[in-house]
Amino acid sequence: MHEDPDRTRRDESAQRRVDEEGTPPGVVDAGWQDAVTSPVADTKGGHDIPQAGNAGNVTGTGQMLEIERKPHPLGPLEKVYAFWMAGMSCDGCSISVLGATQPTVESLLLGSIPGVPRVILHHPVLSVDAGEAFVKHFEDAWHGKLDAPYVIILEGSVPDERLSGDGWFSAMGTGGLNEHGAGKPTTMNDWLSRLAPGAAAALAIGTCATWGGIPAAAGNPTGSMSLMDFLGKDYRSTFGLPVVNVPGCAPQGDNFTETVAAILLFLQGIGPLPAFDDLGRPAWLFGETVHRNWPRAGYYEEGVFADRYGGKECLVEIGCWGPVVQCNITSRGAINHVGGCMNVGGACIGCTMPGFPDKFAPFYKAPPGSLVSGTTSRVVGGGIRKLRQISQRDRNRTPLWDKQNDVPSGWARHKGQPTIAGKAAHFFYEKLQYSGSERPGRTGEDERYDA
Ligand code: FSX
Repeated sequence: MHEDPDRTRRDESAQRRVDEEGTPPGVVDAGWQDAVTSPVADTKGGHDIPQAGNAGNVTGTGQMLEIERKPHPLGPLEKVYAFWMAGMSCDGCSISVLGATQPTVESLLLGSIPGVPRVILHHPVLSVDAGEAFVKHFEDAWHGKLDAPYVIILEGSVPDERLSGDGWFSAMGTGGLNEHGAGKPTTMNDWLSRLAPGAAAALAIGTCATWGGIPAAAGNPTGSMSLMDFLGKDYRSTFGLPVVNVPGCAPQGDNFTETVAAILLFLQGIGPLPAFDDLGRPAWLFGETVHRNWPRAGYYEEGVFADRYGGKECLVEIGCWGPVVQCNITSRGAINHVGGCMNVGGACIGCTMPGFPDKFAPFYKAPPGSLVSGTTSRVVGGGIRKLRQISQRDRNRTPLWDKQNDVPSGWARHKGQPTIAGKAAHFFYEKLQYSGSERPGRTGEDERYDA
């Protein structure tokens, strides 16, 4: 079997550290996938969860959430706490979300969306609290001192702190998980181990948090991984949800706020659990490819491709992966329905996909698959384009101009008359067009008249 040298190196390093320091709290020896204490899977006595079979959730897997149906014990909720944490990230996810417009972050914080509980956000950059006062809210959540449920949100990937030697990769506050941590930074691994089990929902935003992303690219000296990798496949929130993933590097902000609003309506007991695909992506947002909703897709269909940046045609041959990438940026835009990679001429490099970035590298080189699909499109689409041009030329003439065999336009391009072949094509085209139906105008026996 092929051995991943990076993985081997990380495992050896982790083992060395465990040998020297003992197993870190909350970590079991089986490996980093199990690096949290068992999440709270017992939801008995909990929320009334619609199940896959009758509420349309967790599509694709066919798996039922094994949760006992009980009356909603918490709703109606007046508020929900949101604890935003940042792992190995560039903070682009925060910036994206702040630009969201439907709904806005402000409307979530104000509780101004009917039926959606108010969100009390604790964010490392946006919160007014700082230092100990800021961290105390997180500790209150851990100790169960909050007066409402909480959700956790992670941007950035989760590093494997067992590789960080005497330092740390990503931390917030001090104290660690237990008495051994006094004075030491509390790592993101520690916080996630503390807060994930008691969270009503765990949301990963951005490709780093959802799949590993750039920090987990080939080499990966920090052992970075996604939230799902860190919590393991058996993780369930207290409401029975696996990790919810809203990818993108950076993600589209509305994709996140809309998902949050939908989940809050669910937690409120008003809405059904939104549909997620088998990787925990909101199915209604990531079910289509970039290409399907892109205005330039028509060029692909007719086999016409840009051969340089700035070209107005399909970008596949200059490295666009849009035909296989699940993302809605072309229909939704970047902010307020404006912008977005391909909409402004950029080739899609697959940033929403689990294989990003390695499986889409080198960027801006035509995907190998496009050799087959592009050539096919050129041959078939090229013929279709020609036929369409014939129809288009004819549809650019009024019936009167046809009769007069002239176009009364002073613009030179309209002076050209149909060729014999064009007239023949037009004749047969109309035969087909009106077969089984009437032509416009007085063409029936009873209504025909002579001027
Ligand atoms: Fe990652 Fe977020 Fe890419 Fe950045 O913080 S998804 S590097 S654009 O934005 O984590």
